Amino acid sequence: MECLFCKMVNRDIEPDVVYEDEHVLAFNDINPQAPTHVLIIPKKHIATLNDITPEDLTLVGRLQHTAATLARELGFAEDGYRVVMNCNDHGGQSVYHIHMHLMGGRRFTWPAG
Ligand code: D5M
Repeated sequence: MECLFCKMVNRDIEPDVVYEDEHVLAFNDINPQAPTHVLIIPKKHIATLNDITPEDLTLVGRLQHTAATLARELGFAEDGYRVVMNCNDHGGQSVYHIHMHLMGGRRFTWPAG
């Protein structure tokens, strides 16, 4: 069974797209935890952060660069924002295709729960 986020990449399920290029897709989270909550994913299927290889380093950099670019475009780069990648059960990962949560539009607390 293909993964949920691969289905979005392939448009078997239509994501609410915020940004897309050859390598990266960004779409609004279905269960937002902030006024803006975007998920940024590689189009390549990588299950968890543990599965990133040296060949993926440029791709992971693209996710981070996309987050910063979107934060500027969405207007909360100066105020600040939160970027999160959850890994496996204890990290709270529920979809096993790596994704960066980009959340902005409110103040976040630390430590995370
Ligand atoms: O985050 C997985 C995230 O994926 C979670 O914030 C909900 C989001 N999600 C789940 N299904 C959808 C659909 N269909 N559209 C948009 N967003 C979705 P994790 O870090 O794995 O817990």
